[in-house]
Amino acid sequence: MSLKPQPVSVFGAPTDVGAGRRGASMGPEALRVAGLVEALVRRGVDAVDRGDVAGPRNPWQKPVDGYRHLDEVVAWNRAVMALASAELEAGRMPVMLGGDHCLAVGSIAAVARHCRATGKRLRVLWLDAHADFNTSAITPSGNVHGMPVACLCGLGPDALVHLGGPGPAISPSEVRQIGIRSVDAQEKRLVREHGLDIYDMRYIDEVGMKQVMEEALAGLDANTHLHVSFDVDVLDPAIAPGTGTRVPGGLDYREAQLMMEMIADAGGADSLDLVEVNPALDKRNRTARLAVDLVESLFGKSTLMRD
Ligand SMILES: [Mn+2]
Repeated sequence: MSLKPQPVSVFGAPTDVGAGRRGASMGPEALRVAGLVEALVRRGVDAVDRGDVAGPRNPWQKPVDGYRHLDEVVAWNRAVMALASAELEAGRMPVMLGGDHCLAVGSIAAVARHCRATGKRLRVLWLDAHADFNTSAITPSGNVHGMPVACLCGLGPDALVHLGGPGPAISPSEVRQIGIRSVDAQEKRLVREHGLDIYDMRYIDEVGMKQVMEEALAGLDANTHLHVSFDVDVLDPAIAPGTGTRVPGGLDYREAQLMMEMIADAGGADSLDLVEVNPALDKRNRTARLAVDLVESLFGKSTLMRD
């Protein structure tokens, strides 16, 4: 399959209301400074920067009923969903720059609704160190960036579960999680109960990224919308220090490149989240620059001329 020649709309959601450390709110600017839009244009992509969506400031409060900043999280996700929906309806690929990972509720709710309206199948690749399948009852922190997959699958507060219309937005069978290596004890049980398809680091070690991606991409067809939710904490902290929830033992540079190249070989993504870049923890914007490098591969840049 060759890459879809679709136009791209990049937009930022500069907030860290769902995170446990401040700073992901600076992610969109860091990615712009690293040259994300210019890199896409250089690849011949019709890419435009729509600027940032707006939302409430981070009140930095303790959890209430198991959630931190739920009202603010909902407001930001509504804004993300509205802009992502408008871009999808206009036939453009939304690329959402976070911000923390709670924002994937809004972007994927928009994608799921679009798929229902257009009769498309949906596949979500969740690239992350964490399963992000916590709920208010089991969360150790109340940070909603640990809950978006659960919310999208129907486990969460009504305001998020039904964000894009009567929920749940997606089913666990539509999700493939890659790079997982930190799952809370009770979250593990929940993930098993709901049958999430997880390619954890041990599995990647054992069979290699090539086989992992062949399995995760199996069954895609021309009528499948592929959404990639890329949390930069999936990368090893040695190459991507600028993120709030670093976990040792992540993807190395070649594994990450191969993952992106194989997504491109399968036709590329139809929508993308690029989240959890935290410049306050980074070294000279290294993590944002690496993220841009990997996004270029996702859009078909490969090391060798192969065709
Ligand atoms: Mn995440």
